[in-house]
Amino acid sequence: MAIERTFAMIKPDGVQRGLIGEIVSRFEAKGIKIIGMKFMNVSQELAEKHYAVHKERPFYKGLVGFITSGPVVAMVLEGEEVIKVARSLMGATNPVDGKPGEIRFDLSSHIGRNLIHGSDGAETAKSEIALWFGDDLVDWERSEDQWVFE
Ligand code: D4T
Repeated sequence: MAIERTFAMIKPDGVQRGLIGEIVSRFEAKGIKIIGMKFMNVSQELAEKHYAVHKERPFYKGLVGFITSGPVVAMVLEGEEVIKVARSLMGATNPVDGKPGEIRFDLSSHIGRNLIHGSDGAETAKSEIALWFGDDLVDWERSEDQWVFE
């Protein structure tokens, strides 16, 4: 069993639209464990570091402006192959390319307002968790784990 950690963030559109509970409940219902959660404003510096990989892309400036435009919910999620599983729950980057059941398809309509971010691989997950949370994670026993994992 490969228990992994990943970073996820409900973007300002998800917060402004009152979708925090809806989105978090999809991770909880799947059996994913939350080990970090912060409601926060994103500084220009953090936004630029987070999206550094997109620096040369035409949408970079808009992306940084968007992510700093209002509060976000930053999370660290833990679970079996959670990097892949969380991305599947989120769905296609462009909501119009997704499928019913995916968070982005069900709840959003435009690539620039796609509600949520999730790390796209093991290295990214590690560096994004370090960037957003450092060591500030919660080590806790979840009573339902015996019913989620064999
Ligand atoms: P994130 O990083 O938000 O989880 O999205 P993805 O991993 O699914 O997709 P990405 O890195 O390719 O894009 C990052 C972010 O940029 C927005 N975006 C993307 C945009 O506004 N216009 C575009 O043309 C693309 C490709 C959406 C997600």
